[in-house]
Amino acid sequence: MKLLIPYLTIFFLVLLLFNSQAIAQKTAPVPLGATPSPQQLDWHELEYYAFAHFNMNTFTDEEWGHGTESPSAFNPTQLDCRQWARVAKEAGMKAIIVTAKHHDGFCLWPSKYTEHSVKNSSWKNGKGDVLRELSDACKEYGLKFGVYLSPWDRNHPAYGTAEYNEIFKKTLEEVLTNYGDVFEVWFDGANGEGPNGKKQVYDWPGFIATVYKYQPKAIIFSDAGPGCRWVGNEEGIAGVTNWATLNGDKVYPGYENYKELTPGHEDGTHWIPAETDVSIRPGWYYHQSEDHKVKSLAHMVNIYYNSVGRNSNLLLNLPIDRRGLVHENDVQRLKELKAVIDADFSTNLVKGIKATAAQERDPVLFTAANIVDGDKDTYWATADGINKGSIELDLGKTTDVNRFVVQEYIKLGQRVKSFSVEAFTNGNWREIAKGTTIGYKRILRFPTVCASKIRVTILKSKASPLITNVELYHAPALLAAPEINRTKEGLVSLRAPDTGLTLFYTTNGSEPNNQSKKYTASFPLPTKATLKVLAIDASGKQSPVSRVDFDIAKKKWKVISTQTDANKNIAKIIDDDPETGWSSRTKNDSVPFPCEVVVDLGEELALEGFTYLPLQGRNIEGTITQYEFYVSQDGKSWGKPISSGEFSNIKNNPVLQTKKFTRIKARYIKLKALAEIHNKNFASIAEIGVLTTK
Ligand code: FUL
Repeated sequence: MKLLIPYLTIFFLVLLLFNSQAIAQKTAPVPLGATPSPQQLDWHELEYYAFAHFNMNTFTDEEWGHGTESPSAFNPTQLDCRQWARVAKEAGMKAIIVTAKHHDGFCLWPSKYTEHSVKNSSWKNGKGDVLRELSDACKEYGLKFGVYLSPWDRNHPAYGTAEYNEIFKKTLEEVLTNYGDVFEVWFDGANGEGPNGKKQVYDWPGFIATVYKYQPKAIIFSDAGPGCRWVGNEEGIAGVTNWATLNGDKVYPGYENYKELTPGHEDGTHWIPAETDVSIRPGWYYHQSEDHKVKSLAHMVNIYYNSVGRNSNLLLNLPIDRRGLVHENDVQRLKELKAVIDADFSTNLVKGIKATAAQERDPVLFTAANIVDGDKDTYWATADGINKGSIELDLGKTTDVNRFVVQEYIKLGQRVKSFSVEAFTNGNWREIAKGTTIGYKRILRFPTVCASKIRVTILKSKASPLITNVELYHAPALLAAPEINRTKEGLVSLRAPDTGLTLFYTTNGSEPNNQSKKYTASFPLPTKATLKVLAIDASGKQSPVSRVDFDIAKKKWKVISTQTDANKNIAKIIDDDPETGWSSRTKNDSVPFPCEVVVDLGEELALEGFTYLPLQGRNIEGTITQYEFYVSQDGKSWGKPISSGEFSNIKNNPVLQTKKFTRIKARYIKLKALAEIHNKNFASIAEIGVLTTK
């Protein structure tokens, strides 16, 4: 027996060697299911680009035009497409897609096939061509150029007939043959009625064939692709699970089950990845009334991570203003977002580190080291039949990490169904993040962990997982201004824009710093006070200061009103929630106009003014333009108005209105609406308040 042992050992060693050679596969895995075309692969790499909504609606303050607008209304005063391109380039975007034709039918180029175009506008005496200027600017700045074209046309006399389909193809031909390369053609699924009340049966196969005839490399966007698909919402949020595959033959533009477009179809027959379209403001088109509504930096950062970080491209809309420029407020936000993206992904912590895996399809060709070599053509793979595996990343020393980036080698199909990320800290592995699908790119954010090693485990995959890239970062905490909120009861809560930040505040108007009061939980502040808040990260870096000038809390306030249907929401005008409010008219009832609201302040206060916040939103009805304001000791005798006049420019700029008057003591207040923005007989209010004094 003793003699046998060395022989047995040799036998097993040989067996092992033989086996591992048998497992090592030098050949690449076979593609799985639908795979991307070379154009789609290039498209994925664009990641982030601009939508530019600019057309007739810009000048009529609409979102959906009617097609009855006079072409002469289109008249930008300082159109500068080079500014759009410069802004997009500096924002880190790779392309611009412009609304060449929206639902109202107006064309931004002098089309032969309609009278509703720039050729009949006042702009440049009808000699202008926005597509020419933008395509030239894109070339100059090294950006790709794309076009949005709505098949729905509320202006064209032929709409609703077979002839219109031919006209639309001719329209496409003009756009696709005169302006150089078009990287993406965006087909809107909206299909309403034309000027004669008719609906159109679109010739989609014909439209798609026309695009490929003139721009064979273009990516065609629609609910059903075939190049890329709508993400299923306009909020800027791709699916946490997001397959780039879709049953392309079952989905069509205007698909009712559009919720399926968010996750895609796991075993979809076609490669039709999601594109996330969202506007930087509430509307797609420019409205001066939304100049103060540009999404916050924290919101924009979330949009970026929830789209680009979830296997989707981000198509971020910039509503071009009436001058023909990207508005200053939007430019500012784009710059801030770019700075955050640059900072978050500044140093890739896996550069030069060792990556190892127990399962390697081949120790040279498909080694784990491929995921940190920065080469998109190499990848780690397991042997056929092995649909899971782990890769360990040895960081060499304890390192702070809070971002994980992972990419599949999608050329051979999207495979991974779930994965987890663990950190090795204090001698133990612990899970720090997990995800479902990966696809072209997945980014996970998690609270900072100090680890010496990171382990990625593919838990479930449709076939041998193929990972081409992994990156790790330590993003600085997002130092955007903190959010402040106070309830009717006077309870203040503060929200930091990111984890790992400490909030400090003052209530006496002084500048906060790290010696000020630390915020731990909501606190009462029912009095008149100036609250200033600041966020500070672990390294001592500070956010901008947020400031709110509170007046007395509305805790004791009551609206005095009769119980009618129209008044059922009246308490919302003093609930300190700017998003809710009251309108003096409901479907079944309305308060006689001019109408008034009376509030009992619950105690006598020394007043020196009042505030009116109109309902927030676009084209809100009932926004008061002419008013009278009264005060009373007993709620019965009111005397003459203590303040009266107009809320100037409130239609375009529906921000908080403040009116001051000479100090007076009173317990009751009354706001009387005399006129509203559309000269209708009703009024609406989001919030009313008072300015008190000593
Ligand atoms: C929608 C359109 O109806 C909107 O006006 C906007 O253009 C958006 C991007 O697509 O379907």
